[in-house]
Amino acid sequence: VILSRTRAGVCTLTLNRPDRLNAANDDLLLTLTAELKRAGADAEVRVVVITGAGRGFCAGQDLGDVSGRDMTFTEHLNATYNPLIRTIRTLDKPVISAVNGVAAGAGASLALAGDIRLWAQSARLIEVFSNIALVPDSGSTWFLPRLVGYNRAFELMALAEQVGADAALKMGLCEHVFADDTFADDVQAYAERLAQRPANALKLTKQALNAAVTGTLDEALDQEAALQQLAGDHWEHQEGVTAFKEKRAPNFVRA
Ligand code: LHQ
Repeated sequence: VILSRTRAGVCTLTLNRPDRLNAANDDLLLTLTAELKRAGADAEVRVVVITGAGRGFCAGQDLGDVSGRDMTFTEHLNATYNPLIRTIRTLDKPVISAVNGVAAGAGASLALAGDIRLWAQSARLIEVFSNIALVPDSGSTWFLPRLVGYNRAFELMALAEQVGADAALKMGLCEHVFADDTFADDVQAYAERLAQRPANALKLTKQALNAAVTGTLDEALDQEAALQQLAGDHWEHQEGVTAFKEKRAPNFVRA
């Protein structure tokens, strides 16, 4: 259900149920979470990409799959979707959501959860939950209003309106849109660029930002002061300063 490949420090995890637009069953969710953790622990991996096989990114919960039905909705979310979203946001490495096609329901949440969101031109996002009279889950109620404000988020959720790539870029749902034909190569090139950046500093930056978006300015200032010590004591910082003084590009990837 998940294909994994690592090239040039970039681990690409591909949701692989293309005939169902990569709709999620428990196997897919648990395997994706396990693969993220494995990539997090793998010293060779510096950046993780999540993408989909075929024309979809992820159509959310597989509505034909009964595997979750012996659990309550709450139990199901706590056992599968929520650990996945938490793993993405707490992973020590940047995670890119590479949205190659439609992202619906919990798939939309997955598209929004990445640290960086790259979209193919034909990608689209639908907070589809209200079509089946459910509440947006897997982090959508947290991610979306922070990006588009409360009212636009409510409208997108209430009407299950589709957002295309150009609108998504304007609304801040993604950082870049690439042509469909070259999408996989463009994502890999972007990820390789990110993989050259100082890994320790990015890990600490992710930690600081995730704490800051939920906290007060006072808490953010304290957190920055603490994390800056960890960054400043790391060899990457020495390399950055030395490279600046020597007027050369820094090398943050040790052989
Ligand atoms: C699918 C699905 C799908 C199965 C397309 N399941 N087959 C959490 C915890 C607990 C419970 C419930 O939910 C959650 C969170 C959630 O994610 S709830 C939201 C669940 N997702 C949906 O309601 C989305 C349903 N799908 C759609 O609305 C459309 O398929 C979208 C808008 C995603 C794409 O539309 P199209 O591009 O027109 O494609 P299509 O509808 O023709 O789909 C292609 C095939 O994929 C088709 O199968 P078929 O055999 O006819 O070719 C669909 O049945 C299948 N598929 N989504 N979620």
